[in-house]
Amino acid sequence: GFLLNVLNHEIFKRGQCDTGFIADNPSLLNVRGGEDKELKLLNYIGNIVVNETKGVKPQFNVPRVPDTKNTEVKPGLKQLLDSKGPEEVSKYVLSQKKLLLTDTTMRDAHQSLMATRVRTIDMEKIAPAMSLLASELFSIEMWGGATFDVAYRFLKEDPWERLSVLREKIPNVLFQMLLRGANAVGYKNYPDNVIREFVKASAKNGIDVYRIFDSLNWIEGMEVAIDEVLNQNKIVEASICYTGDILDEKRDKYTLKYYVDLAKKLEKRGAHILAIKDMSALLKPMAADKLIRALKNELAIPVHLHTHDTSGNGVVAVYAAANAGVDIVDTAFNSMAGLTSQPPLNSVIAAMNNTERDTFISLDDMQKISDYWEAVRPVYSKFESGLKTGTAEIYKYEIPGGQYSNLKPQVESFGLGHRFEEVKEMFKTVNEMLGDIVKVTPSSKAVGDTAIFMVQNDLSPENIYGKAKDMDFPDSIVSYFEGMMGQPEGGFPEDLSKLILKGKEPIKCRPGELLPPEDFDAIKQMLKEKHNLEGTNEEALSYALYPKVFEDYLKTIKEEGNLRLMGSDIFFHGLEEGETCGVKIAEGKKLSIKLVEIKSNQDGTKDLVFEVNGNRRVITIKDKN
Ligand code: 3PY
Ligand code: ZN
Repeated sequence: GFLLNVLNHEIFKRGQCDTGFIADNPSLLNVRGGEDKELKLLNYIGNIVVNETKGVKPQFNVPRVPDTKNTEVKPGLKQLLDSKGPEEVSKYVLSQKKLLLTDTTMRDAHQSLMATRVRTIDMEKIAPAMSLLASELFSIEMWGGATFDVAYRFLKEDPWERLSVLREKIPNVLFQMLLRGANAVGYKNYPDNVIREFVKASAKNGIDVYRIFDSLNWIEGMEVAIDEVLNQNKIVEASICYTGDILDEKRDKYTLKYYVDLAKKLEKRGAHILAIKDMSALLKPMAADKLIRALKNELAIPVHLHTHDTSGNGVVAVYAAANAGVDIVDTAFNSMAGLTSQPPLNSVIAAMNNTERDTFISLDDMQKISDYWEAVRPVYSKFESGLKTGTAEIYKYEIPGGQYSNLKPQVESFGLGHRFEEVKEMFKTVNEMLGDIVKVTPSSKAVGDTAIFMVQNDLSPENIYGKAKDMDFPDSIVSYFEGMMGQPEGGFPEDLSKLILKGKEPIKCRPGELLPPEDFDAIKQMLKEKHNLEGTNEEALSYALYPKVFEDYLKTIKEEGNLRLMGSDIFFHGLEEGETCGVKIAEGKKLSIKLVEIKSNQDGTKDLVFEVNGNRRVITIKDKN
C-alpha cells in the first residue's frame, strides 16, 4: 500500500525525485506475488472500462470448440518431413491429384482483415480441433509477416510462445511462416547472422515451411534465408512476387518470361516449392492459367499459389489455377476469408468436390472450424477496415491486402483522412515515378509513406524537384534509394535518387555484406542485467529485430502483468456492470471477477467495485477524457 502511494504520487510520476534507490533495488517492487497480479489485472480491466468502453460492452457469443476428446490424431505431412526430409514432401505433393490447401486464418487472413490483431488464446482454443479435423491440409500458415511485431506491439504477448503453444497442440500439420528474406519479420535489412539465427530458432520452435520472398524480387536478398532453411532441413518455399498484369501487352516490364526466369533461378537455388505470391490480388483468372501452365511446364518442383480476394475474383483465380495444375493454394476458413483476406477454404473444397482435384477434406468438419472463427471475429470488429465488397480498383492501385486495410488508419493518423482518395491515386503515381516496382513489405511501405508525404506537402511529380529540394523524405524511401532494401528491376530513377539522397551514394551490393554482425552475447548479457531475463536465443533475437518494441513490451508486462491468458472479449472490451467472468492468470489458476459497480468521484476519478473470488476490492481509476 505504502509503496503504491509512492509510485502513484504526482512528483514521483513526473520524475522530479531521485528514484535511484528504487531502481537499484528492484526487489522493493516485489509485492506479494498473487495479490500483485490480481491488482494489475483489475487495473487493466478498470482502465479499459473507464477510458475506452465507458462500461458499454456488446454481447458476444461464446465460440464453440468442436469436441476432440477420445479421438485419435492422424499423422500428417509433419511426420513425413521429420522422418524423410523436405524432398520427400515435394515428391508426395507432386505424386497425387488432390488440390492441396494451406489455411492462412492464423496469419495472413487476420493480418489482412483486422490489422493482425488476433491473439494467441483464440488460436490455442481451436488448435486441438485443427489437429484432429484438418490433418489433411498441406499446411497452416500461422507465423511471420506482421504477426511478430504486432504481437509485442499491440497484443502484449510473446510470438515465440504462440509458436510453441500451437506446435504442442498441432503436432501433425506442417507449420508455415512468411519470411521477408533479408528483412526477416521486419521492415529493414538485418545482418546475415540475425537472419541465420532467426531461421535456426524458428525451426527449432516448430516452423516447417518457410515462404521466403524479397520485396523487389531480388534473389540476392533471399539467398541467406534460403541457405539457412536448407541447412535446417526444412522446406524452402521461394516466392515470385506478382505485380502488373501479364495479360496486358502494353506492360512489358513484368512479363510471363520475367516470372518464369525468376522461378527457374529460385529452383536452381534449392527451392523445394515455388510460391506465386500475389499479395495485392492482381493475378487475374486467365493470367493464373497462363502463369501456372508455364511454371508447371518449366519446373520440377510443386507450385503453391497465394492470392487475396480483394477484387472478388479470388475463387475464380483459384479455380483457374487448379485447372492449370497448381499443386497447393492458400485459403482461409470462410468466416475469415474474402475481401483483403484469402479466398474461402470451405467454398473451394465444395467447388472441387467430385472433380479431378477433389481435396477429400470433410466440409462438415471444416464448417465447425469456420463457425468457431465466426464467433471469434466480432470481438475484433474495431480493427476491421469497413470494406464491404470486393473492389476492382485494386488492379489500378496495386496495394497489398495487408496494407490496403491499414492505409486508411495510417492516412487518418496524419490528419489526412479527408484526402484518402488522393493518397491512393498518389500511391499509383509514386509507383510510376519509381519506374513501376514490386510493392510488398517493405517496398510497399516506402511507396505508401511517400504517397502520404507528397499529399501532405502538396507535391506532384512536376513540382517535387523544386519544392522538395530541402525536405527530408520519409526514412523508408531514403532507405529504398540507399539500396538498403536491395536492387529493383531496372534500377533507380536518377533524378529522384539525387533529390532524395541529397548527395549520398547508394550501395550496389547486398546490405547484409555491409552490416556488422549482431553481437548476441552482448544482447543476452544486457537482457539479463537490465531486464532480469534468462537471455535465451529467442529473447536476444526479438531484441535484435525490434529493440524498442521488445523493451516496451517488457516494460508493459511488468507494469500491467502478463494478460495473455485473459479472454479476448475482456482484453478488448473489459466488463460491464454486473458481469462476472473467469480470468485465467496461469495454467490451472482462474479468478472469478465480477464488476459490481462503477462510481464517479468528485475529483474526476472513478471507483470500480469488483468482487474477486467473492472478496470485495475497490480500484480507483483516473478518467483520462
Ligand atoms: C507481409 O510481409 O507481412 C505480407 O503479408 C506481405 O504480403
Ligand atoms: Zn498475402
